[in-house]
Amino acid sequence: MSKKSALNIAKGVEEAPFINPKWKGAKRREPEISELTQKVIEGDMAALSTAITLIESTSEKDESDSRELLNTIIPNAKNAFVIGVSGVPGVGKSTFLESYCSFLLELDPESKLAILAVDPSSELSKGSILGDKTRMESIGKSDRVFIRPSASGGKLGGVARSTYEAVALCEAAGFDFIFVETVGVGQSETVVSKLTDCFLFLAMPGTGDELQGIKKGIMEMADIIALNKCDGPREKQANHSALELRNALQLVSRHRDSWQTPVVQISALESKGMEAVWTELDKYYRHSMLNGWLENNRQEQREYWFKENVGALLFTSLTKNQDWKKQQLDLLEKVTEGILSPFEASRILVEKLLA
Ligand SMILES: Nc1nc2c(ncn2[C@@H]2O[C@H](COP(=O)(O)OP(=O)(O)OP(=O)(O)O)[C@@H](O)[C@H]2O)c(=O)[nH]1
Ligand SMILES: [Mg+2]
Repeated sequence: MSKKSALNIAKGVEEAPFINPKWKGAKRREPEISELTQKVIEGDMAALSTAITLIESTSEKDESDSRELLNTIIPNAKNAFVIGVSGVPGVGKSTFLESYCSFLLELDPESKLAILAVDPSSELSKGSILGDKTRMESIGKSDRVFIRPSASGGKLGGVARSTYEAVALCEAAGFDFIFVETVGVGQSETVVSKLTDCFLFLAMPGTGDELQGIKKGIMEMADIIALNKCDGPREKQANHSALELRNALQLVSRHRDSWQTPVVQISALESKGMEAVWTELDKYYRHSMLNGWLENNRQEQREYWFKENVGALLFTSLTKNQDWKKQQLDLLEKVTEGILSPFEASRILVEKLLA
């Protein structure tokens, strides 16, 4: 007689639920990974939320469960259109998403939308993003909308990697549109390109100086620019700012030659211009499907994450080797003191390692 059935008989229970020893001691019975995976694929939002929490976890046990989950999920991922929404703090990204998603929900009664918010410049979750769930109240109630306020990035690869995996989970769960809201500071625009199919940049009408403040790099990367807050006192400035932006866009070299980045004028607060955004996103999607950009971009992303993770894993496992760690610290000291260049020091270290 197996231990399990003996236990059941002793307790007088004929059919006690099987408890996986892995979860022993847990306060509540956690779902099995295969069960969780299945539920995510069926589009169960609570399971999706649990799955995202799992992939963000830094505990060793969770990491192995998370690998099991992703290994099944990734080949199951369907085709969503993943849109990065970026712009300086306060430009109206969340308000825009609320407005645009309401528009989409009405336009297409079948579509399922996911919104993931991320702050790639921070390894910790930020309060401002956490407030968004309440701000997005009107769409948050819909059973076709999934909102995940913020990714935490404690594990190897940081916030960006967690978001990349969260996008894969949302794709597997059958979402048609996945929006990734990123705070537009520093490196976040580059990060967006590693996660999304299309980069929608939000700006505000302003003086020439303010518009020139939009970095050239952003102009090169943005697939669509939406001038938000074209209402109230800013409305007068809007046409002029849009023209200036269009002129500036003529001068930058685009990463995708045959696409001229459009500038649309919107007011997220008053839900104006949502149809214009939809038209441009739709055009962009079709254009990039026909050109093969969509697939190429995804292939490049997979390559990027593969190389990135090989590097990170090697570094972490080498740091566990005491001898190597000592050499690394010695060289690092010389680097920080400016005695040795970081490139020369890393070359010496790797050469020693491979000798
Ligand atoms: N007048 C006007 N105000 C707007 C518009 N869109 C957003 N706002 C206001 O701008 C402020 C910031 O909006 P959010 O949507 O939170 O901006 P955000 O870019 O998501 O901000 P962070 O997430 O903090 O980076 C809020 O007070 C909004 O009500 C708009 O189209 N017109
Ligand atoms: Mg926001």
